[in-house]
Amino acid sequence: MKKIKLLSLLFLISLFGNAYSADHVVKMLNNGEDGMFVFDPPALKIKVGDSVTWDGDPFHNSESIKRMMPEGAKSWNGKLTKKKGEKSITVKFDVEGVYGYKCTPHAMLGMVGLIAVGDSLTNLKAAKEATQTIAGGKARFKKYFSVIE
Ligand SMILES: [Cu+2]
Repeated sequence: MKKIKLLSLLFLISLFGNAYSADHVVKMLNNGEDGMFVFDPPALKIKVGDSVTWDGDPFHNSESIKRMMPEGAKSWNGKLTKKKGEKSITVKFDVEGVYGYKCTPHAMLGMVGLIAVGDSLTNLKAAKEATQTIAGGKARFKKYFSVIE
């Protein structure tokens, strides 16, 4: 009987786990696999309704790249922080598609990231093309796109 109770409890937990959206954390690393100033993970696949929180020190931020977002999506720009009582930027993703973002002061050094929301990546081609205009981020974006496709 105990076993059945435990099993049904686990079943309920799994149900709730699916019903509620997840919050993913993207860290900022001074040094990573791809060199200096990287987001980790740099390419992320999430579900519609999930959110992402960036975690890092206040020398960095997360800013959406205008031409690398699906139509109807809201842009964002917020700081990262590790200070007590302060919160790093969190973005909730309700529109399916591909999102490119950057750390504004370090985009030139390739500090960029990619988020794929849902399975319908309707703006994939446009987002890929837009990377050609991002100095410094081109090479890393190429790699990151291969992760989400
Ligand atoms: Cu930065």
